[in-house]
Amino acid sequence: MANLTPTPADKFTFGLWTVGWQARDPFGDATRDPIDPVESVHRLAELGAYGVTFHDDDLIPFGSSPAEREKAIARFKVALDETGMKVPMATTNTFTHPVFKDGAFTSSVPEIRRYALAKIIRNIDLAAELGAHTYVFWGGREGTEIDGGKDIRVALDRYKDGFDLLCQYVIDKGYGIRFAIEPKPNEPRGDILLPTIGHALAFINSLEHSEMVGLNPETGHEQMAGMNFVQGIAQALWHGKLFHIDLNGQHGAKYDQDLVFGHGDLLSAFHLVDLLESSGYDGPRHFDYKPMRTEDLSGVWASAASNMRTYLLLKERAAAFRADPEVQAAWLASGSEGLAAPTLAAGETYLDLPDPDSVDVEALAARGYGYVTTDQLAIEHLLGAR
Ligand SMILES: [Mn+2]
Repeated sequence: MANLTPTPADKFTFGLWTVGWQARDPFGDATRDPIDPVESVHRLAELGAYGVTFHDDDLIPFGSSPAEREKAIARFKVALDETGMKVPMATTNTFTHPVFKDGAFTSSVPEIRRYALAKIIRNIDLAAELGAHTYVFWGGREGTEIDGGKDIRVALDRYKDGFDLLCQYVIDKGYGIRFAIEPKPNEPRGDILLPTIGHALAFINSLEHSEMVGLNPETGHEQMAGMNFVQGIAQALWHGKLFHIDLNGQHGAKYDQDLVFGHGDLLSAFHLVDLLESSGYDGPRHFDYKPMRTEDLSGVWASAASNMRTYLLLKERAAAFRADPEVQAAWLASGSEGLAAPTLAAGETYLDLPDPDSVDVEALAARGYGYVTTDQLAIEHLLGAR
């Protein structure tokens, strides 16, 4: 069994808002006290994490005075220095305050859009100062509950305006920060703009500086939409757009559960880790989860540790799966070499395609692919039976 003790080399990161969630939900009050971000940095470092991430308001409570702001930042920097923890990513809260109830980038009120962009820029400056290379955008309030209320095409024009402006700002400042859009289909809005990986990829192509903008897909968000997360991540990688990733657990199409990574669709988590580890993805393994509302403070830290341990277990199991000669034989039997071969051989053109009537389609149709063998081997590796 591989070493299951996390170290900074594993690049595990956590949002301050994850362990710090006080477990308010639409039907119930907080079940836990606030946690000082300084304590979270120390506890996560002790558990073996590489770094933390934050929304502006996680670190500097909304409405803080300039003096309070400076004090919060200074204390946070001391904690980072004492622990060696990094801040690879940051993001902006453009969803909690009622001013954002009808969106930030896509609010119908120009003054609200201008305020939102100024709030984002202030935190991009802090992110750059703390060494972040990725800035995430989750537009939870960009959306609607009804179809007749606003013209979505015009709202997307304003969404693009905002990204074009912020890209130009980062270029002018020379920050070396890339942007990552986090899709989600719904919650808190009835329907959110850029609901899936695919919608966001298409939107990114319309941006002035599309090369600077990629994705931060989240396990549960895609699964809420009934999407296959592993296939979505594979397509994001194929486009060169997997700039960051939010790992957690979800049981199918329901409210956003934000469970510990792997504590939902475990087989999908297994194949996701296999994909990340075999693809050369070298960004943070960022956990965007929520300790369950039923847990006390000891459960908060136990759940943080569980994310990392589950990832390391799956990494070890996935490596064994990939190295298994029977798995490699199953891939060959399923046609992996044929898939890797270009459809036209070198020098061929469409003129070399066969006369359809000359093809023995019945013979081709008779072939079995044997995928059940691969899937059973995955299950056996996952269960430690091989
Ligand atoms: Mn997230």
